[in-house]
Amino acid sequence: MSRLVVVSNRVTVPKKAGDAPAGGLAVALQAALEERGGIWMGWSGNSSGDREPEKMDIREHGNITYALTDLTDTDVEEYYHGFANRVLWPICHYRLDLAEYGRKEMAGYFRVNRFFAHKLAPLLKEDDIIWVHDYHLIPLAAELRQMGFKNKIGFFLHIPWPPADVLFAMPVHEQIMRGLSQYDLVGFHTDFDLDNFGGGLVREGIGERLEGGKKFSTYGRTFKGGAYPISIETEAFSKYAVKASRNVMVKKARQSIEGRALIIGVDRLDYSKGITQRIDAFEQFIRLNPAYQNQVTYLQVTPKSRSEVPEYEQMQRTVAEQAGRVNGALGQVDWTPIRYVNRSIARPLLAGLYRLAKIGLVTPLRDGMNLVAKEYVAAQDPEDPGVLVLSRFAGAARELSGALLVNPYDIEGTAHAIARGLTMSLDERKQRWEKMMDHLLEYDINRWCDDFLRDLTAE
Ligand code: ADQ
Repeated sequence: MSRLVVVSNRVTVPKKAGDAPAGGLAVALQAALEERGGIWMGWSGNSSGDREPEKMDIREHGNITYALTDLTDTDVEEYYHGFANRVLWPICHYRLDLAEYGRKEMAGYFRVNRFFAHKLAPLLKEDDIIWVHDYHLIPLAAELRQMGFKNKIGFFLHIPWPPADVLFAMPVHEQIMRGLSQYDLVGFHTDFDLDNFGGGLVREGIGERLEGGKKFSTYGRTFKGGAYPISIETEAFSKYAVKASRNVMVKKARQSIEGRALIIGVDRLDYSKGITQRIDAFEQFIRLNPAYQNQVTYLQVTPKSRSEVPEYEQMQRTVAEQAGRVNGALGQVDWTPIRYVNRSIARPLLAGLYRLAKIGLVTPLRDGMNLVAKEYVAAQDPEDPGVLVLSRFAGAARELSGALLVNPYDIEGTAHAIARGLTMSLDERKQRWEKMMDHLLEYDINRWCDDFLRDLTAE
């Protein structure tokens, strides 16, 4: 079996061999790396100031070598905050209005990808299978090919892929499409993203879709494409949630809501997650259903993210003000309708809170997959499951057919779905939940990883 080389912007290094990493993605990748032996390479998250980064930080853990590099301040600014997070992220989330295109940032993005390729090259063997992750590193294969590498290289995009009208408004769309054409397999979360990709190629007359849509031909190369819905460690997370309900913090949370129904939202603070629309929908729900005053608590857990990007800094203020305004308008001396927690919380607490919540509110305006939706389902008590209210614009909506699907822009529609979820019969809740849980048990994170690697390595 060939060695596996994973490249991603950030790397999860376990503290010591055998330590369980935090997220499901890291668990799955580490399992695949452990099985085949391999390397996980990426940015250390640290800056080397204005000096070229020195040697890579190489750490061996069992069968896996972690190779981390620092980046200069300018690299971080241009490649990461600049092009990746201020052009590709908004464009891929259909937000043309927020994309800030700058030549310096674009150049920085391609320069850092070349730098990654040069750092990776000396570590590579001829038959290594290379798996590149996410929008930060689209041009990496092109750089490696230019250096003469003929290895199998796969790419997985963790965020949505937009339709042609949005993508082609981005000035450097051609380099990006050319970059993708250098892979042997390009994976998306859903068929919808895959169709956007193929449809764009065909519509702009730059390529073809072959073999029933599973292959593409463009810029002189033919390569595979596919939909690989990412998932979670369903069984492990479910067991974890049972254990977590005995967690002391979860017990305290349960006491503090005093028998009220808990509604939970958990997201990074990001404009794609639809947090402001969700708070509006909650307010609307209370106004339309005054009997629920003092009967529900909406907990929104939202760690800060990307505060260096102005839109995110602004959003932090907007959400805090909005939660404060709704609490001021609707709250009573003995009832705070919204609890807003602006930080990350430990996974046992998170799992326990999911299980405690009668409603999981997952209403992004656009999301590649959304793992919170899947975690919420996996954490439920089979005898008394809660209801998932899910945006139809999350990749997860294509799989989780037992959820109440909403259009997050339709504030009243979401408010009605909250009310419907709270009054749903136990039979219906169980039926909906079982359908979703059965699906998640079959399509878990290991299945995602195996399916992608099988297709990448197949002839
Ligand atoms: P994200 O945009 O980060 O991921 P998501 O898929 O929901 O979104 O994953 C977030 C993860 O962070 C979840 O595992 C969640 O439990 C955790 N998390 C969120 N808030 C937290 C908090 N306050 N405390 C602790 N943990 C918290 C991107 C794409 C998604 C895609 C994933 C994986 O945007 O669409 O599903 O990658 O491909």
